[in-house]
Amino acid sequence: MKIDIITVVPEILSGPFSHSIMKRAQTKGLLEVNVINLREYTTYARAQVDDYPFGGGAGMVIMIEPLVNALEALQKTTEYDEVIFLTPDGETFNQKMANQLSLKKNLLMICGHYKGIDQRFRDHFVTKEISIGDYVLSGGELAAAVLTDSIGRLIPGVLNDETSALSDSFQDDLLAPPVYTRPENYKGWKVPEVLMSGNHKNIDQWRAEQSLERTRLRRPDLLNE
Ligand code: 6GU
Repeated sequence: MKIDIITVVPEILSGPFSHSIMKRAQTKGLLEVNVINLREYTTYARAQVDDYPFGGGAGMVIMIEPLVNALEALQKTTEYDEVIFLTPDGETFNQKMANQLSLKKNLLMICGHYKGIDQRFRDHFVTKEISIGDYVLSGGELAAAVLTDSIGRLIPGVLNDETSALSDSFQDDLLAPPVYTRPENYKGWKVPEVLMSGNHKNIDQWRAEQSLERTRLRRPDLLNE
């Protein structure tokens, strides 16, 4: 799978994919992530990519021309399954969307900044608009990193047994159960006995109960769907 990300602040995205599971996904050749600097696609002086909004108001708006230039240049070599604009007024991202997007071959993500991007680009080129939650970020870059991580780790072969996605919170609409490791007794705080029993039937049952209980307490909304 390939994920291309267009941004005016590529520096923000130099770190998130260079470590841990995202790094391994790329080393294994299962995921390719390219960060594209929008400023390389403008024909305006001083690499300008944004301008004042028509009608007035605070903030700057990213112009349509550099966006179309970048998109058309990238489309010469890549056919995108989705052109995703990261925006707080998009559809709220969730695990189901991550699962669906992980089945695609090529994704393009566009990060807005300032007040956003010219509406005409959204109307004519964007196929999906996604938000990562009901709060405001300074730009779409951190959201693009969140999507790329959650999608990338679902690509078959990226996770191994220890990091299996099957036991993740949300994968089955249940929160994950508590986990423990050494020492078995820390200053009198003991690990639940069942986990030390070696009885895997009981352990699985305990974990399932804990998942359900935790979900009931913390996220009852997940159970009533
Ligand atoms: Cl995708 N972008 C911005 N700027 N803020 C957000 C967001 C996206 N999702 C939640 N807040």
